[in-house]
Amino acid sequence: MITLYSYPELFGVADNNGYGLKVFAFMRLAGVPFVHEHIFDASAAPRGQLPYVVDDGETIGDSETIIAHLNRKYALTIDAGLSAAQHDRDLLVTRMLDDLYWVMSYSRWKDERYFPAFRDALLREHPQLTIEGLRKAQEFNFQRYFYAGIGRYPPEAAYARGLADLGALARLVPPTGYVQGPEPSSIDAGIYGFIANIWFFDIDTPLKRFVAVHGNLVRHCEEIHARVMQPPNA
Ligand SMILES: N[C@@H](CCC(=O)N[C@@H](CS)C(=O)NCC(=O)O)C(=O)O
Repeated sequence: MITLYSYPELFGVADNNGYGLKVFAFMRLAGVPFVHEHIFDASAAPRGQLPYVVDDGETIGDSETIIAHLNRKYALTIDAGLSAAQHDRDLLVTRMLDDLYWVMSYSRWKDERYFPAFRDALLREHPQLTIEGLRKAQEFNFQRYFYAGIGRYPPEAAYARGLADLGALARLVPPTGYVQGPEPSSIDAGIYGFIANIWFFDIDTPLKRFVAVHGNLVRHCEEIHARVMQPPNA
């Protein structure tokens, strides 16, 4: 039995963090049965970061490592037909999504125009959270942003990075089908993980405004969402 430990839902998305949502979507798309445990405390995770899985007693952290483990151990077919060049493209997009992660996170916690909407959604949907706890999380994130570099950027410069990332995705995602062909592969799960965390959030950031005017990104996100939110065997 596989258990996925990741952050809780928000705005109808199964994890309010792109990395956990990527693994959730990957497992649903690949047909891997699992139990989903939503947690806020990452202290038990490998390297203190979510998501992680426990697979028959083996603990594996890091979304890419988890996907590689599942592909190998269960001989999954979702990425089986990919060429070496397609695997390289997966890696490049995955690394670019790491950049988008910081901008998305910055928009929620650091930009005072959007933090109140994010905070209020968390408090509304997860009443066990407190304003004080969220203030602490915010301070922790401010430190992460500072050391990652993005915390030293004014908002326009931070969003310019995220919008450049989204621009590349808007040129990559086709009007129909998926990035590597007619069926989704793991990179579609990765893209969904981050775009769904922008698109379905009722927070009108520059990132969301960009997605809204790119029909291919909205179509891709909503199609994957419909597939992964369906209970298995439905
Ligand atoms: N490379 C990791 C990154 C995961 C990650 O950045 N997780 C963050 C999401 S906010 C986290 O758990 N942060 C808590 C911390 O760093 O203390 C992956 O792909 O899973």
